[in-house]
Amino acid sequence: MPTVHSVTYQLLRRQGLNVVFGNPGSNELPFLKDFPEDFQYVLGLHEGVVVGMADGYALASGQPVLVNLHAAAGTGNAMGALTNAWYSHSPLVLTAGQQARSMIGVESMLANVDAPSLPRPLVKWSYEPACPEDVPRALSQAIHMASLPAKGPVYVSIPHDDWGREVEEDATLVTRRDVHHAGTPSDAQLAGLAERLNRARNPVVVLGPEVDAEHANALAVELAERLRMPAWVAPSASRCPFPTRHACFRGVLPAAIAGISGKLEGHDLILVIGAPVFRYHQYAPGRYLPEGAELIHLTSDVQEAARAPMGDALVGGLYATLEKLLPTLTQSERAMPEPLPLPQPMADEPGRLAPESVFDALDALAPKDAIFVKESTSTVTAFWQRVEMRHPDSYFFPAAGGLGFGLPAAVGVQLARPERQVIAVIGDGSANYAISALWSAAQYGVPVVFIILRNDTYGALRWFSRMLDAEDAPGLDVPGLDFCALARGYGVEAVCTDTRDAFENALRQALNATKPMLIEVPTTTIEP
Ligand code: TZD
Ligand code: CA
Repeated sequence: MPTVHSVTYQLLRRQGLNVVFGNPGSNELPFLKDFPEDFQYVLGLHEGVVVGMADGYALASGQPVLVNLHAAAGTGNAMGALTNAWYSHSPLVLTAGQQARSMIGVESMLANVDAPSLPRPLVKWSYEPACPEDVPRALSQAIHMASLPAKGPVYVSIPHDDWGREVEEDATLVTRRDVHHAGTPSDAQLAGLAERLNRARNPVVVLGPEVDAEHANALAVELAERLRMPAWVAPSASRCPFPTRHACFRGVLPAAIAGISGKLEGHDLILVIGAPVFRYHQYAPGRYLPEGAELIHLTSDVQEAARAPMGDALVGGLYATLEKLLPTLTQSERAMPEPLPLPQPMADEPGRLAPESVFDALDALAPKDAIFVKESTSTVTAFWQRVEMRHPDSYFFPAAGGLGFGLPAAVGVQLARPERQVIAVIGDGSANYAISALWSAAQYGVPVVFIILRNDTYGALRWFSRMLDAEDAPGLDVPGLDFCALARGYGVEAVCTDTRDAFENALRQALNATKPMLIEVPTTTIEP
């Protein structure tokens, strides 16, 4: 007879979830025993690292990924990382071990009496099967729930005495299911959209992370060229949906209400594709839209569509929608936008590089299809200006701003995409939230180039403290950190460089290495 254990591994294999990111405890051991040889277990030393690695893997592969956490304490440690996974629509199938069924009610050690409540509201679906026989079906539901649009994390709590239980042959039916989804706006809705776009006098397009997630980047370029539209990236960008040296490219919109309407002034139609409307951050109240502008929003996420405070929305798959829409759009006679000027080189201080110099060096030396995982909050604008990104899946930034994403996500992205070089650009503040990801990189030989920008401060908070009139706030500096020592402690070779030449040499060496390397760079503090 099949068991919960054997049917579950059949299911995972059939659905392509052969890589398990985890941190184990006693509750999880019956799941992990007899671990099949065609599966890979990737150990993270903290659950924030486990979820961060899985998140990177899921985002870069577009596929659901299995995470195995330890009960309540493990799930709790994972919650910060889940904020990012939720907002990046990352299809994570989180599982956690539970005490033996008969030991839950008495609240034994490691029992979670209300396991499904714990990860809410950061999961699409959360469940503890009512009986052992339901575990494989529940996991199948979890995988499909995570993968259907809008994608997102799900959670299943599994008592550890379930794994050895025998199940009926019919329980294996779930291992052979495919669940497909197709959806675009109706022909009439698309015709209405085309009519409004063709009629617009001065339209603009704002592109979000879902364009990149669906690999609709080239269609976005065609759309911008067809209507001769400037193309902005939606605020708080977590991915790069548009080639950054294209003539239509305008940069990333500021994350403030007044800032956005200021930048979009003069446009009569704003088309937002694959982003929430909008992911604001700084509080700068104002009008949502410039005078005389209409907004149309294309998204695959009903929640995003419903919660926007202005504009009309059409819900559907972005790639399919753009494919159907493009042939119905008339080639505009307007002039092409002028390409943005390239920024000037920046002078370095003795012993400290300008972050701009680091980025210029990266732009010059990194492979053109490198993947950047970025988590240094004060250098976002400079990075987008100076580092060319032209391919899909070139950029990942924490989607909810939850720090501790960058280091582990870089490891996960590199595991999912061994053919492209991953470069992690991480602030000296951010690096500490998930520093033990370096251990996983070293142990599994994942050749990420880690660059730590050490300005000895929470740079973005310095900036915020001026905006919020709170410059005297304590706790904004992080002096005394030695990332080379930390990296070596976790098994990663590291070097500190404080001149442009030394940085370039170290970077060349790291790019040629077949193992992870860390470069610590003392930098000046700039504004986001
Ligand atoms: N904790 C977590 C988990 N996420 C956060 N976003 C913060 C705290 C608050 N925070 C920011 O929003 S930016 C920032 C913090 C602490 C500073 C990050 O410093 P850094 O980068 O050194 O990584 P910069 O370039 O110096 O800003
Ligand atoms: Ca910093």
